[in-house]
Amino acid sequence: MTETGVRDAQPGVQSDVVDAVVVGAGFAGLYLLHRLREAGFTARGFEAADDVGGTWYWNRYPGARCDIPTVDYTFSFDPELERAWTWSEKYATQPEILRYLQFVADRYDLRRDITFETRVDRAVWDDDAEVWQLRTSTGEEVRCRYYVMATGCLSVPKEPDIEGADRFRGTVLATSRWPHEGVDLTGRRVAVIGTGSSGIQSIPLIAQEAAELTVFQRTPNFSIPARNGPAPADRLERLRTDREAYREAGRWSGLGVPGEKTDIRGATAPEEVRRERLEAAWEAGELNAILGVFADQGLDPASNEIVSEFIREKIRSIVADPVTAEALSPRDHFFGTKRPCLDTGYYATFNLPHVRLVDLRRTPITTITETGVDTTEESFDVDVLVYATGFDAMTGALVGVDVTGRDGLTLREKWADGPSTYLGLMSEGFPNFFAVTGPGSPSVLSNMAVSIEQHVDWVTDCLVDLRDRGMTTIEPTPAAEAGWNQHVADCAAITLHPTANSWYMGANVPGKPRAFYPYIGGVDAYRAVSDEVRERGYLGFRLRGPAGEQRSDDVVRQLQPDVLAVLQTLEEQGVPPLESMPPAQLREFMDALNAARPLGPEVGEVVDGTLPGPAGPLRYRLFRPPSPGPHPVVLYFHGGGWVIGDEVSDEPFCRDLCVRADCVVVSVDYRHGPEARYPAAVEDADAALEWVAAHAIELGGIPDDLVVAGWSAGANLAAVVAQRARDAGGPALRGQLLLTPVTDSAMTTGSYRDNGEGYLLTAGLMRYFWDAYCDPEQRTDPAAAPLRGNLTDLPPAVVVTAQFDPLRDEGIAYAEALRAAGVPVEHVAARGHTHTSLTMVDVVLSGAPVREDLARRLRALFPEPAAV
Ligand code: N01
Repeated sequence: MTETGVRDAQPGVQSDVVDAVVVGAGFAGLYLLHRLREAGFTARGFEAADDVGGTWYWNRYPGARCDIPTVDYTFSFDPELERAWTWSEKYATQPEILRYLQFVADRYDLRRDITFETRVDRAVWDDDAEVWQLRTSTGEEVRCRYYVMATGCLSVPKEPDIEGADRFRGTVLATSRWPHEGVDLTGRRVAVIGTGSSGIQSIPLIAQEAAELTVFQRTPNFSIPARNGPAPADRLERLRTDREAYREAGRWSGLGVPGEKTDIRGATAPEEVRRERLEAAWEAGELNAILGVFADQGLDPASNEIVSEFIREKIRSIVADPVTAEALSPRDHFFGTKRPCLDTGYYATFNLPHVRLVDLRRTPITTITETGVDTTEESFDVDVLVYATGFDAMTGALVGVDVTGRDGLTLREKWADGPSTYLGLMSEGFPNFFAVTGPGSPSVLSNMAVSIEQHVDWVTDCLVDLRDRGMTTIEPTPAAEAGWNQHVADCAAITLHPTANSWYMGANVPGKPRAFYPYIGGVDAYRAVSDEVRERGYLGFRLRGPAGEQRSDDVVRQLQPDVLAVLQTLEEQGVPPLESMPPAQLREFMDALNAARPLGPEVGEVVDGTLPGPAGPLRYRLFRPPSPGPHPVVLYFHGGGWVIGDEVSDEPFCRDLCVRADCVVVSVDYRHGPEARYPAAVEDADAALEWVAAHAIELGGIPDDLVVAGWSAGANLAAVVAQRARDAGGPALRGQLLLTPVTDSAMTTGSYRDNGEGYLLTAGLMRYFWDAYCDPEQRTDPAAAPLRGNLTDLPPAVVVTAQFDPLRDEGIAYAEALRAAGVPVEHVAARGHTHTSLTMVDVVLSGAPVREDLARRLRALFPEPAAV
């Protein structure tokens, strides 16, 4: 043991090597030092400031407070600590939070391991010795096995990128580096540039002192009143009755703050429900509330606009001058896609006679001068210039250190096109290097206190596991990291975030790669993933050490996030296996499920009718696009395993296809098993094709511009009728669109094995369908298993397969066999999708780009319309 009661460094490690170096002494660094010490590791901390506090050390501008209720924005690892500290306000001020962090440092005696006023400037990985070689700003060389950056996400201020910034001769201040002794602004003419959280918090207080205040605003931000006051009684009560349950609720929530999740959608909720929820969120004064008014406000522009317009309406009701009110009203980004703010009297400040807003969108700054600010319209003389212009967020501090990993690769080089991490914690090529709340983790989209504790716990547990297993290095595998980056991007892609020029997107720093930096899947989903990675023996990592080597290239999340969410919801609802229901019950169940789904986009016209079938009339529903006709015609056969469904069961998909491909879509019913077995459905499909081809003009179609299409068993019928039409010498088809088709009856492919369970369409359900549809001896007929038919001289095909579909491989096999037979084939492989997810229009948003792609390819099957 050392003098400080810490166990000696790990066995086999050179004595001058410390187990871990922690950079930063804010929330993250302090807790990490505590946990490492508790776990028996030797650790040293380095901190640029002269004391602990991190972001709360530097950001001392007037009005600086947290914007998460402080009872939640606090450490939860030690009940005694919680008992020993009481927050005085709903949103504590910077001085109080700083005092808290100093209290924590004292309580656990953390300062003794921290070297203050010292930066780590350089870090080089020595692969032979398996140590990081660090150099500090004071010239000290330190060797450590594990190197952890706990440097915060918003710690590197953005350089002032304004012409003439160095010319100003008055007082220059930055919110992020406010003088410790404070600044007396009484009687002075002050300019503030920037209206993010820092500007919005400080402007009302600066206005109280300044003789004149001019606010230079480039982008108006959404802000709601914080309604600061005593700590919220309901939260305190929940903490008092069951502290641990309350903390667990925060840990397993979307934002890291206990709260209710809603499934109310903005676009469809009745007006009075909308209003009530919006007013309640406005009154609550919590980001949690205003970000969660509607389930879809972060995804659906129409829903988002309801929240946005509500806030704009409030701005108009507060700000007396309509021109100023309009200038303060955000219209260039969706609510929530830039970090919304909490304020105390922000909008009302602009009613004061000595406060003026300058709208830089209308009159941009041309230069900073010796005496103030020039815009295209006016010169402003001021005594004090305050920059509230933000940070090089999330990656600034990490690439700010010269970090060189294995084979001489630097982090800056590796991240030149955007950050690449596994779980936001580590990056391949940089063994034993961790970032607390790094890019690719929930971090800035969450209550940082909760996310920091989770990361620190994960890192410490990981180091303990490595020690216990005789391992000394850990590093993600390239496949796992690429998979995680993809998942992070997939999560963002379905939201409105990528549309904004926000610092989440790196857009605030000129030249910074545009990407969505944090993980938006939620604190709860993220915790589940990182727990799973650990429970599965460090999935996606390569571990090495005296005990040997272990490597897993698995990707922890491959399903599209919204597909996973649907599957989880069904599981939570306890939906029984579909194959356990008799057909009548299954049909009823599916009808009930379908009744609750969104209908799909508006089309020009919907027409119901019947056409003659061999055993009686067949119902159809026709969808006409809004554009003037005539249009190409798609004859569509619904999915449902030849057992369930009808001409309206795929309505959302048909509407979507109609609008995207600008085609008439005729969805036709056919007879189902087990009541009408094979080949009844095929005969009906033949009849439908004959009739639609013969009646194209009456249907508003272009004669001869006809395609057959279908989904699943319906795609099986489409493929079959395409073969039979060829054999019968007509009708002529321009093509076939086969969405996750059944093409064979063998049920022995790899995808049956890999995807046979857990993705709604199971191997068992397919067996059930085949049994209901077709006798075993008939299942090799080409009219049942088109893969076994003659594939020459067929019309061009668009084949769509889904990665997590038992039918995936037979779809691929059909595409390949068609191609081998000389048929032009377009194959669309839907990554992260299941058999059923692509047709879930407006529910599984990640399906939209796939449907756009297939619609484009479908459209290309038809001749270009003649130029008018
Ligand atoms: O920085 P910001 P911040 N000319 O980037 C403008 C957290 N935080 O320090 O949007 C003119 O949000 C810029 O304009 P635009 C919180 O997560 C939390 O305020 O780029 N203007 C914008 O208006 C927050 O989101 C608290 O067009 C220029 C502003 O400067 C994050 O920190 C308190 C400009 C920068 O806003 C960052 O907030 C404070 C230029 N050249 C911060 N360059 C809490 O409450 C930039 N701007 C806990």
